[in-house]
Amino acid sequence: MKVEAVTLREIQMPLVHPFETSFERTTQRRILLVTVHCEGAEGWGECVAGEGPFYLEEWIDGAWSVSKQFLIPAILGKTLNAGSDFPALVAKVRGNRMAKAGLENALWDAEAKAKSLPLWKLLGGTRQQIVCGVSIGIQETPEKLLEKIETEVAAGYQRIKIKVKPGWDVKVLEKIRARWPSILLSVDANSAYGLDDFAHLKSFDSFKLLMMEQPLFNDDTYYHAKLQAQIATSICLDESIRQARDAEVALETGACRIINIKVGRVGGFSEAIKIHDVAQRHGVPVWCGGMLESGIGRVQNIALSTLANFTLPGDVSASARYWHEDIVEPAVEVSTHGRIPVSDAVDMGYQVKREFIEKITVRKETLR
Ligand code: OSB
Ligand code: MG
Repeated sequence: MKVEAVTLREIQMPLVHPFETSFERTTQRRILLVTVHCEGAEGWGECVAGEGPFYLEEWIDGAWSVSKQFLIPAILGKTLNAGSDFPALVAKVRGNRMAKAGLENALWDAEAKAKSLPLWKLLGGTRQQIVCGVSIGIQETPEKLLEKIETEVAAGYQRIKIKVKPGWDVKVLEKIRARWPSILLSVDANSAYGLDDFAHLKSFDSFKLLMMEQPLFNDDTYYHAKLQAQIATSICLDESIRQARDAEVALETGACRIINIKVGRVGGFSEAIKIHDVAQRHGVPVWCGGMLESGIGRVQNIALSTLANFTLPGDVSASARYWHEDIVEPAVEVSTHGRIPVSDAVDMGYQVKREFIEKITVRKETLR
């Protein structure tokens, strides 16, 4: 697989509904797509860096810049055997995992095409269908949130996750549990709480949550371990797990009992698979997180979710929850039982809509 050229492009897509977390409100996505051109095989990747450095340190313009100046020059003109050769070639560059993942995943996609294998089989997946949940942002009123949950439960989603922050948590959870005493329910704080909040977080135990995602600092496992020892609810780490070594530390020290794997956050498929394997060895379940991806990232999340230890419903949901029109065809759909079937076709049954992508491209640069 000789890397002849790499194209970076930014597309812009308005969300169907604004998405609000404890750290920002997103109405329009700016998405960096990567295309690798390898002797006839073309691979696509999506960089999940957001519009600003608020979830983690990376953001789209930084990812573009580090890709152009450091990551792409490390692979241009080189012959790779596999997408998994990529991490060693860019090991010199610290961090910048979202930028790395955009490129690495594009290389895996090219490799899958060159080998005429669906990506999920190349990754080592085994599931013929994946189970889906939804992540619901902070709303203007609790009533609006209940309406949203009603819609998603009726659509068949198998787990509801709500975003929480101080002032938007216990009161809202009381209302949800009064209406749905036993749905699988979890919360995600995106690091909105601190060391003075342990008693408050312990009070969440009464809601019988499936998990509490990333309550504390985005770079921490130490205090999460202290918190986990004091509460019954399982902690799930998202932001804190950036590499397999972080997963080892978190599980050895009891900082969490569940891990959210986002391929973008951890630097690409190679590291995502390693984290999956670490968790599996510890008997700890994982699920696939989402970053408001377009169809390219979404289909790759489906592929990752077919690995054996993805036993909990992921944040991989239907395209129509995000986009008026997605960049793959057909759009990703979820069955009334909250499942996405996984196809054996080489393209997994989804085609990239090149013309539409060109139409929504605001900048593009090809490096050779
Ligand atoms: O923490 O899981 C998160 C979106 C942007 C940044 C961080 C997160 C999220 C989500 C959305 O929860 C999941 C989705 O794509 O639906
Ligand atoms: Mg999260």
